[in-house]
Amino acid sequence: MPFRRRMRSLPLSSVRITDPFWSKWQDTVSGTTLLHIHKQLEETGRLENFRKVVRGESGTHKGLKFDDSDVYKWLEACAYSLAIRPNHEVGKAAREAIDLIAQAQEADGYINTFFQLNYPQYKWANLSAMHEMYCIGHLIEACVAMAQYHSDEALLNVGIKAADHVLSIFGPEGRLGFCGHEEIELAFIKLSNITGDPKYRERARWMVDMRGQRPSPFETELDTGATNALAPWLAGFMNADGKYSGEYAQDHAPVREHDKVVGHAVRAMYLYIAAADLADGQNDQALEDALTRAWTNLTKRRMYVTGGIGPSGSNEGFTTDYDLPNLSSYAETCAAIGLFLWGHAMLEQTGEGDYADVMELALYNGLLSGISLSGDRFFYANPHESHGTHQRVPWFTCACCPPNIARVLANLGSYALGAYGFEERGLGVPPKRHTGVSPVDSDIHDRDGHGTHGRDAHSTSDKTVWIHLPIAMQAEVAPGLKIEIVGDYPRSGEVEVKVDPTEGMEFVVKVRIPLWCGNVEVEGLDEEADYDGNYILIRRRWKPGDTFRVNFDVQPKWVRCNPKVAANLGRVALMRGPVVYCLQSGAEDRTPLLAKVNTDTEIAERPSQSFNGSVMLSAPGFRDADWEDEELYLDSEPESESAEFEFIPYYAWCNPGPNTMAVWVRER
Ligand code: FUB
Ligand code: ZN
Repeated sequence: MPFRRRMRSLPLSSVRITDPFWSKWQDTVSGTTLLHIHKQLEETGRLENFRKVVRGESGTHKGLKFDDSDVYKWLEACAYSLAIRPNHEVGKAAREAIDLIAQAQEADGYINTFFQLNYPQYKWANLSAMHEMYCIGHLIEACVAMAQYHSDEALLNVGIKAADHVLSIFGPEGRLGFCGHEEIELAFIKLSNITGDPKYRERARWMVDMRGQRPSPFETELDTGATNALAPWLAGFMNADGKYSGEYAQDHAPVREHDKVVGHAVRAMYLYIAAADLADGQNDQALEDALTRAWTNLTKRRMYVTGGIGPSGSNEGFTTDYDLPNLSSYAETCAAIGLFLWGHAMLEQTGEGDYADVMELALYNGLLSGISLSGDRFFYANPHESHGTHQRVPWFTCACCPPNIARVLANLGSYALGAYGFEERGLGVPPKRHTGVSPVDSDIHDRDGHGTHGRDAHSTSDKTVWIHLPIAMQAEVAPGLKIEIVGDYPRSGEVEVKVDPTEGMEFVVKVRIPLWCGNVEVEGLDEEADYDGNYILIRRRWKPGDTFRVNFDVQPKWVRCNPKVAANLGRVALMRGPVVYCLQSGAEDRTPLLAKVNTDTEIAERPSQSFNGSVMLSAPGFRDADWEDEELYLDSEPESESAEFEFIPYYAWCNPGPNTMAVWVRER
């Protein structure tokens, strides 16, 4: 099915999450996380680097070369959070940072405090390792968010100036170059969407298309003065068997030839997010096929049961099929975030609920595990087993994950629903400034009335509201159309949907049936619901206050793993709805490793207020006894005693201190 935009997210300003679980997280981000991150940005010198530039200092940069991006991601998170939770302190800190960034930008649009302070002679001298475009990409995302939700034209102009600076150097008429760490491509697309100027999107397309071609700009820079001075280790990442490979930065082959995910996981995700959006309406079969192949390879062979991805710390990324070690799993929080965002981009282009399934999986597990319940401690790598040595920490030298998770949680409302064919006016998007045709407008108008991309029961010419994540919320889909969802999904599978147009209106409502849900019931409609792929499809003339209920079967299930994953042989994992569970004990107590669960008996459920509201699960089994320390081998059956094991949600493990933990436990 051709990639064509089948829906738009609703802006945050139109969605109010009332779900107790997620609104608690959004309170935490607003009240704790953003201020905590701001403190770290100050204490670690990240904000001071901008001040140093403003003061005209030289040689005094502190931190990593891409530390500016932490400031930008935090600012983006502030833009979202302030749109839904006004907070004076956060607003003041964000305002000061915006002023600082604007002052630090050079007249030609360049901005990167590492190079401005320490290495002005090496600006743009190394693209594969130095992250200059990556940082500008995050700056642009922050600018777009601030413009969208706070009408901050001044900051948007900073982003535009930086983007235009990049465009003035790199492009088909200029220098062949793109960033080793993808990011600017997806940011350029957002910038085109908000300004209405297609040139940024087209430059993103060029960057995505040129990546992986030969000669590679990365190969030629491997042995230069700048590289030897700043990244002497680079060849170790970019070469394989003594030759240039480029896999680490997805530069091994043109994107249309990709058949599996390789290299650095976050980089790969950010590339594919942009590529999915660029495929929109192009009838570019080769690109669509490549994206589908890469997605299939990732989700069927290289993804943890939690939606964590990228098992290896040495390249912060992918290795081989079925290599999913538990104890050493890297599964960077940012990589799960990237998967969530790529899933969203694929969902918007295909309307296929499988992508939302993976988004949901990553969200409730591998992504959420990256932040403590208190909101001020983080995991960078997310293990799937621990022997009591892992610990969440307040910050990292390389601190990409904390602001990244803050921006996703604050922006959650915009991922929960999709809308197609409704008027967009008044939904918080500022007027487009460019006189050319906006990609946003052209999408909608070109496709209305085509009606050729539909599936069995549904044409994309229908006005449609998509419910991807049926958490409790109140949303204004369009002027004159509200949707309210009531319930406590997925703690409870019972969800009530109130569709509330101000006057009768015909359109389709599609509710995703999650992959994990064996049975779903729809009640309250006069007519039978249709089914379209993994969506319930209700097409009717809706009247004010029409209400229907969906009952998702959330009963817990044991999950087994393909035996090619050696680490999970003879083991099972426990899921309830989209939530993956784990066994945890005190750091010194090895019960999770010694447990053997009995999967034939019923799993007991106990609603609990712990962990921001969850359901605790317990199952019976046996616990092997620890042996005498002197014994290493025995030729008899080890002793074991019967036990009841209580499982907690994986996202909540290691709060507050170190624990022994296992996601995959032995099956009796
Ligand atoms: O390189 C920038 C970010 O820092 C990456 O996305 C993370 O993997 C970490 O290396
Ligand atoms: Zn990260």
